[in-house]
Amino acid sequence: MSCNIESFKGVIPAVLSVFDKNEQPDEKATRAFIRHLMGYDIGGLYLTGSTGEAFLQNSAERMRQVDVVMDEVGGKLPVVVHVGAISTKMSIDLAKHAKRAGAAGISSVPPFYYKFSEQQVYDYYRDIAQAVDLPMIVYNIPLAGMLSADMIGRLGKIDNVRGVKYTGTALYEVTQFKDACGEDFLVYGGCDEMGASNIALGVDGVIGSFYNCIPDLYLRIWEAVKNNDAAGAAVLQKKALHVIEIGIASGSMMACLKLWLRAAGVPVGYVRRPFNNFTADEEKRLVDALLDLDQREQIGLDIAARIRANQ
Ligand code: MN9
Repeated sequence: MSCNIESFKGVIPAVLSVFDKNEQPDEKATRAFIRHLMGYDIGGLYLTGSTGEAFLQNSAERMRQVDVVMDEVGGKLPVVVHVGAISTKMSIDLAKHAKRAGAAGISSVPPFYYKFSEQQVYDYYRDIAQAVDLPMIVYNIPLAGMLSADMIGRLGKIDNVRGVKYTGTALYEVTQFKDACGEDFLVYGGCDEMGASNIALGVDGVIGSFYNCIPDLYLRIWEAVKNNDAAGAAVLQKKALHVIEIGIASGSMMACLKLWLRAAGVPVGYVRRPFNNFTADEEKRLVDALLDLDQREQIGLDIAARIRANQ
C-alpha cells in the first residue's frame, strides 16, 4: 500500500488520543491501540483531530503522538495529521513537524474562537499551505464555524489544498466540491451519522470518531454501497446510528468510545478534563446498552463480541 494522499480512502478513524487516569499520554497503549485499528481494513489514520482531543493538548504532546503513531504504522497506511490551532504560527510548526514525521498530508479546522473574517481564514490556509509542502485537507465542522461551499471552492484553488473533510449534513454540498475544485479534489464525509449517504454520493472516504470502535460495521456499509445494495446500506447505517446515539447521549462521547474499547480489552485510557469519565455504574449502563443493542438488532459488532469474551 502506498502512503500518499491518493491512497487515503475508505473508512478512516479519527484516532482517539490515549491518556492514562492522570491525563498523561500513554505511548505503550497508543501503540497497542494503533495495532488494533490496523487489524481492520481501514484506509488510513487521521491524527490529533477533534476526536483526538487536540485542543486539550499542547503542541509538544501532539507532535510526540504523531511520532509514536508514525513509528508504529511503519509506512503501512497513509496518515493525515490535523494541525489546526488558533494561531497560524502554531499550526505551521505542527505542519512542519508532520512533514518531518512522514505524514501523507495535513488537515486543519479554520481558526476559531475569535470571529476571524473570511479573508483571515483564507490567509490562514494559504499561509500553512505555502509554508509546508504537504497536501492539505480543509476541515469543515460546525464546532469551528462552517465555511461556505463558495469558500471551500476558493480554498480549493490554493496550491497544496487537495481536499475537504466535510462534517456538515447538507448532502447537496458534498456533491458541489468536486464540481468546484475538480474530480481529483478529495472529499471526505466527516459526519458518522451520514456515512452511507456520503458514500453513496461518491466521497473518497469517511473520517470520524466511531470508526475507532465500529470500523467493521462501516466497512460493511462501504461494501453494501459499492455493491449497489442501497437498502442494505440503509439498514446498516440505521444500526450504526443507534450506536452513535448511545455515545452522544452519554454526555461525554470520547469517554464512551474509550470505555467501550477498554471493555473490549483495547487499552485506550481515559479522556482529559474538562471532558468527564464515568462512574462504575454509568460504565456498566453504557456497556450494557451497547451489548443490548448489538443483540436486539443482531448487528454482530466485533467490539460487542470482544466485550462478551472479556466478561
Ligand atoms: O468530524 C467527528 N466530529 C467530532 C468528526 O469529533 C466533533 C464526527 O465523527 C462526530 O464525532 C460523529 C458523531 O456525531 O459524527
